[in-house]
Amino acid sequence: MHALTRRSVLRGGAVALPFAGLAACSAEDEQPTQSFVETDSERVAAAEEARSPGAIREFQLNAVESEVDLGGLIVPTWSYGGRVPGEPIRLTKGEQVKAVLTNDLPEETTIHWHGVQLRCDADGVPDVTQPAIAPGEAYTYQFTVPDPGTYWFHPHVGVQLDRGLYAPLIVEDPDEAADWDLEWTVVLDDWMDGVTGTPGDVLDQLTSGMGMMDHGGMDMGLMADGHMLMGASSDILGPDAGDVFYPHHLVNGRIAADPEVFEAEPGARVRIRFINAGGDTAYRIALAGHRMTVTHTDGFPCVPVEADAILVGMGERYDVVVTLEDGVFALVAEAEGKQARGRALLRTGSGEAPAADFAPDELTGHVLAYEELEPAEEVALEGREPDRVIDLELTGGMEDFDWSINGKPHDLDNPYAIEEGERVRLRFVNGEDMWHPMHLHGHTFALADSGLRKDTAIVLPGQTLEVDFDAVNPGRWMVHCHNLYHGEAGMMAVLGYLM
Ligand SMILES: [Cu+2]
Repeated sequence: MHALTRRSVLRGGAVALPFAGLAACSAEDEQPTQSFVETDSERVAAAEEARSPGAIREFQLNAVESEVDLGGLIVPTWSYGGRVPGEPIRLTKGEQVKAVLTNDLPEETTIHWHGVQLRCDADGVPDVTQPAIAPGEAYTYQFTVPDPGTYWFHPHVGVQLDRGLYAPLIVEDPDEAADWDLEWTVVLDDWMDGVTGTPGDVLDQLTSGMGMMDHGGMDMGLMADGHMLMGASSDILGPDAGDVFYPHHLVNGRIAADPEVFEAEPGARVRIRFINAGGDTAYRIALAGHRMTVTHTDGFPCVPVEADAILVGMGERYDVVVTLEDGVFALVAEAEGKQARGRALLRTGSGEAPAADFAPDELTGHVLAYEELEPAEEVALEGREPDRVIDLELTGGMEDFDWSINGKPHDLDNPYAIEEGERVRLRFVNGEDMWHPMHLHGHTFALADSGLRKDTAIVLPGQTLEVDFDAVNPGRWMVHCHNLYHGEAGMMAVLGYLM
């Protein structure tokens, strides 16, 4: 393991972070001296010890460059073990993941364990919680998974997530009263890698300032220009639902023309765990001929609610339960605003599969909104006024692709201070006409209005969204947009626990 003994001290507006080695010495913006908890400190170890780490479960992960078959479409990409999605990790709450990642990619990488309230030094953020793993090197992540639910993992380096580097992490609860017969994990992903270019090409075009006109309100319809998409409007997400053109939308690593088929008996109850691993696409999901009962948001249980369709932003997860009808049904993931779809099939009887572009009526039925959801009683945060409120204005825009938080791109060297034991409120203030799925590492917050537990929440155009969490997991934690390209352009900040 790496050794972090140096205290990071905020001096003159700059903090020396481990590994970063780039304490910018700006004399402006004087702030009081603040010291933040180191990610491999005693405080972090004590928080892990308090989780009563259980049995160690070992997993070997190999990040590789190879060809992958996406259902008759063979593409060169990067993945875990040569498959997309990677093999799921499944274990029981309270157990420890011990995952050895071997990096056979031509670039540095890391793994971030999305949504898990884990020890900070296993969080996988380069230069904040660990040094990036060099090509040819291996790295061991070991951490306890305290909460059951649907999680996933992916790199936290550059735009690697928009290749095939992602997989589910499912944490089971032995005490859960299971009222379903079967489980189906469904991972959604927008795909361009090895077809129209690479994620790096996309980022280059988005940040080049070339070709991006102000398309808000111009109503010119949907237009693609290279990797860029204009006019992707949504009645829910606003005039700009996404900016990247993807030739395919994958459901469990397969294109719509050759979908995965899930087979079951009619009448069976199936728990479906949806994970949006996309880079720039929200998915509106519906199962033809069925209503879904939503039971979990981002791993945590909610009061069950029925819906025809759910809208899942990048990084979000929903669990639903459905009772299966008799026949062949399309599970469709519509790329919100992009006029494109991915799908899988669910077969319980005989019959013809619908055409690849079939759009079930449920997509335009009742789409679940956050306002309808409440946390299950056992996961509701206790009522408490916030001790600290942090305003995070979502700044920047499409024209210069200069996304940032409070006007500061990639502001990783100046953590927003929080104190262990506090109830912290984050106020995401969005004054622009772009939506953002905002993700907090290491904690599951509660929407201030309803108490709904989530770790990634859509902030709509013009909206101010308040979320609360208890500061019980010391360390340095990213808060960032899970639109991969917004995050990489700079919409990232860090919360730091004070020493
Ligand atoms: Cu964003």
